[in-house]
Amino acid sequence: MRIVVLAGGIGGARFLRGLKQAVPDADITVIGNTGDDIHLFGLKVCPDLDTVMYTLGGGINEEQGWGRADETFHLKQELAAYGVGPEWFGLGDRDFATHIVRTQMIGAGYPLSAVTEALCDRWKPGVRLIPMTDDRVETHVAVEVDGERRAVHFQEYWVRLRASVPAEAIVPVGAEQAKPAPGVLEAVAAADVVLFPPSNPVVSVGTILAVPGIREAIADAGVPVVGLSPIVGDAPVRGMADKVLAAVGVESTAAAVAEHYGSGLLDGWLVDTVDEGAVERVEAAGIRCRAVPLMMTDVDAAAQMAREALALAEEVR
Ligand code: GDP
Ligand code: FO1
Ligand code: CA
Repeated sequence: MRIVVLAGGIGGARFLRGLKQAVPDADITVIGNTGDDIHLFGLKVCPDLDTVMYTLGGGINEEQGWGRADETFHLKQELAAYGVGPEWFGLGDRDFATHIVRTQMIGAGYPLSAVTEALCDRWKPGVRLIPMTDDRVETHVAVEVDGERRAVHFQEYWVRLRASVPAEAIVPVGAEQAKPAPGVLEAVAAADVVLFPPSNPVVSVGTILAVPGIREAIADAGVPVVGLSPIVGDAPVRGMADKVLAAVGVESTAAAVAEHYGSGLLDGWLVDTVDEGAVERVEAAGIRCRAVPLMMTDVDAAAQMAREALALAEEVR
């Protein structure tokens, strides 16, 4: 079975680990969000691609959900001693190597998709990981600080400001001009099923869908498209999805997120059992809906979620 998954960072990665366990012989292509990417110290950092690669490749810091296990921060401390920041972004020594290799290859002329493939030669994530685009896209967040409206990079909004200021707009800068990376549209066209893991619907899946051609290819593929809610009990399981959903005028409920994607895109939607009451509203919107446990407490739980998503896909096929 050929499965295409549109993934952000932690929510996407943990779901993928379950999917791999549930269907070990599946051919899985992951289209990764690159809107979170940031250039720091002259290096290109791709947090969501790395989170998927490290999680599936066994290098992730499990508790944190991002960055490397057994990490140290000597390089960051040395840079700080020179007064070179930003200090608010925690790049570890082991992680730095990934960004150095990536930046070196990009400097030599390789597109990000080829670089990601090369990095995956080491990590062997067991899926084909393709960035949504080889072009530069950066998610910016319009915020109001001290009565003044300004745009900050998504990482500054999330990591430095801890999403403590209201987000007024989310702009995937460069997305409109971006082209899907080689292999993206081909994978969607050849898919038997497309899955939206419980990733952030605005700054992860939403950003991928903002690359012209990807949303259309999914709608045109004529295969089941099934998503899993990242909102459980009217709040994100972790992170700032509620803040960025508010910025796009969507309430933080499992039903509202399904309606936001819409029946033009989604055929099926899984909500957590605590949100059983949302099923009727989602089905009224023309999307088949089931309530099942959606907490990825361990890999087995994530695998069961993947089985439920594939079962729903068969129901709507
Ligand atoms: P990020 O890029 O690291 O923010 O990760 P994603 O965009 O892939 O996923 C973020 C979303 O994952 C958040 O909105 C969380 O609510 C959701 N999430 C994290 N863990 C779980 C879980 O165990 N169950 C569900 N349903 N959602 C989760
Ligand atoms: N998240 C933080 O909250 N603080 C950090 O210092 C931080 C550093 C960092 C470095 C590399 C990387 O791949 C991810 C990192 N993250 C950090 C996570 C990242 O900001 C976000 O979780 C995702 O981009 C959200 O989608
Ligand atoms: Ca992300």
